[in-house]
Amino acid sequence: MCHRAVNRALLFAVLVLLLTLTKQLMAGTMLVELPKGEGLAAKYSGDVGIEQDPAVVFADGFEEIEGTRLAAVGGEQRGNKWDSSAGTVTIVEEPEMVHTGTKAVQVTHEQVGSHNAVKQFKPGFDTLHLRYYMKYHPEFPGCHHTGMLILAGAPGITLARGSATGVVPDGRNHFEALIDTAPPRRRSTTPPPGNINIYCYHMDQGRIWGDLLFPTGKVVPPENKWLFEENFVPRPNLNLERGRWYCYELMVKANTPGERDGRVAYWIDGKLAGDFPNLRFRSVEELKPNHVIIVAHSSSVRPNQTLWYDDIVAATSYIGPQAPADSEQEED
Ligand SMILES: [Ca+2]
Repeated sequence: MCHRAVNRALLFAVLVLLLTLTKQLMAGTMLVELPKGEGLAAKYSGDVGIEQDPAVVFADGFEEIEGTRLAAVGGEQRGNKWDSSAGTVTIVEEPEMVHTGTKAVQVTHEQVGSHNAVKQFKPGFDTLHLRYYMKYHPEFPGCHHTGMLILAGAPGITLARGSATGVVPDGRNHFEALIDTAPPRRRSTTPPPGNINIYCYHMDQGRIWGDLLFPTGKVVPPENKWLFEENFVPRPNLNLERGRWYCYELMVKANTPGERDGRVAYWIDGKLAGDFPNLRFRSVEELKPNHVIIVAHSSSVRPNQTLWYDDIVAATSYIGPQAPADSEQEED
């Protein structure tokens, strides 16, 4: 009996040791460090020629487009690089509405619903970066969704409700991440546009709608906080100023099927502002990030619900903020 008790105690001690070692090993599995500051865009002043970079798969500063709004089907409009558009995405030329060059796009919510522009890639990429400049109207009151989205959609899957929206990812159908802002609730002390979060559809989300992932580690709904227990680095909430341009960059890295190594990160003006590792997006290799989408969706209409987009670039590696245009450098 005594021997058996000792053996049991030894076995228990070995098990505890093994468990501790495994945990330490896992904690020691350092994430790949993400880039920051200058990226590939630093080589192309004012983004001129950036579409030639081997990592770049899409670039649009809206300089070549003709007309006053994006057409519903892009191919019918000269200079339109987008596959489709819904709602009203207007071309503007007023200098205060343009980031660089002479044109940008504007979204104004005059009725409840979605305004978007969609660019699709076939077959897609395991890791996709999306950099864009966006500015809110100085009096922007907040909005249900604003920003840009990377979507991985199987054939036929779009943003439509019942297709991707409100459908839990099953590993084969879709996943997506949007740099969004949580519009301030009534009696909230958070001013508009609201705190940045990633609106994310992934295989472990807590409801039919995507999770809201905040850089602090807060998750809505809260059941999914466990996702970030390993390696998560909390960062402060950001509520950006209205009436000025910011450089946003979103990265979506699809997981290896069967593993929990998917990752979403975003940068503001070249500074890493949120990083969500350990995500599960897909169970098949074929499902890859294959759309970039301008997203603005309102569920109520209020004055000044207007925002502008410009200098959009998608690439398979870190893009970084735009290098100043040559003419600006000469003026210095
Ligand atoms: Ca432009």
